[in-house]
Amino acid sequence: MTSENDILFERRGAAGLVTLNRPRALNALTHGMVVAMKAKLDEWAEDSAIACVVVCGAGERAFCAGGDIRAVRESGLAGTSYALDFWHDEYILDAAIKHYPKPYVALIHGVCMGGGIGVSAHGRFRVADETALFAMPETGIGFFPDVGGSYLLSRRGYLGMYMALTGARLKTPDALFVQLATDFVPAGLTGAILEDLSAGRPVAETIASRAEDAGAAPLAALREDIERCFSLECVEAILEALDATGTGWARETAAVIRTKSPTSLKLAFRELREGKRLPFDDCMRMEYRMASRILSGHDFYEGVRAVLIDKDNAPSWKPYALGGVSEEAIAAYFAPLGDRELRL
Ligand code: QUE
Repeated sequence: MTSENDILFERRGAAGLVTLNRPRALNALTHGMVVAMKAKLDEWAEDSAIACVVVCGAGERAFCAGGDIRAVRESGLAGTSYALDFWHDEYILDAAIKHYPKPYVALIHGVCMGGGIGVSAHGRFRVADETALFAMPETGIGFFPDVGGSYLLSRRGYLGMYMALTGARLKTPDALFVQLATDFVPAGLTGAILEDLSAGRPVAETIASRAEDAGAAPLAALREDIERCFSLECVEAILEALDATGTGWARETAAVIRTKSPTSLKLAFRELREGKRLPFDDCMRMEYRMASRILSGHDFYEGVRAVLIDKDNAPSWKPYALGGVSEEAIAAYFAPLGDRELRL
């Protein structure tokens, strides 16, 4: 259950400050948090004293690790409405951030995964410090890259497909390279940004004046291999191409992909292919259809069990191999929901 302190809202002069405040759970989002945040963003959009919105995470370890997927799993198993209500209102929040009429600034430190990407990457400014670590790890829990992943990751060349299938963790130089982050600002200087924004200083200049060179992006050196392998026409072909590449990176990458849910891999592949030609709101509607169908499947419950509950990191996926996942089974996740569609 959401306690009132799970998310904090403060006016700091001209800035509206949102603090995700569940540090012991790496600030993972609950339904109460996403509903409260959407309501506050709407209020601040209309408030002429608020010039910009800033979002940050409490504690040392994380901006936001994602959604409170333990609660979502419990709800799915028990058949209560929490899981679908959570995704519905989380996606509505993500869309509100995408369309926000004022500058929106995420100050990102530590872990920023899944739902954390959803409340940062759709905003105009994503300021990352040297501790930030970005990932879309959902194929490892039997889910798929949601929170607008079909939009974001399909517009980053094939780097997005690489992130979606592998769940790779990107440090700040790589996050800048794939545009999940817009600026690198050392941790010691983010407080000064907040002070300047409170004083009503222009957002772009305030951030640019503290931004530094983050250094070379390791992914840049791998770009050719990534484009060549991850642009192929199905997950099986991507794995074959990695196997044929013969470098240590290709071997490790193929091995990582083979640990993920076969269903999730095929969902993510199709989702990004579809998302590439869809406008943002249609991407969110597609993802909500997919999330709804996840609840009647197997791998999400098993994946969250293995990664977050028992922590044995030994999920037994069903089907256990890509060959067992039919095109018809995948297509069913994308079918319209009739009167239960996401309404944006
Ligand atoms: C994939 C995910 C999540 C994840 C791990 C994955 C996710 C999420 C968390 C998480 C981690 C630590 C916590 C917590 C949640 O882990 O969405 O409450 O303390 O929230 O592989 O999508």
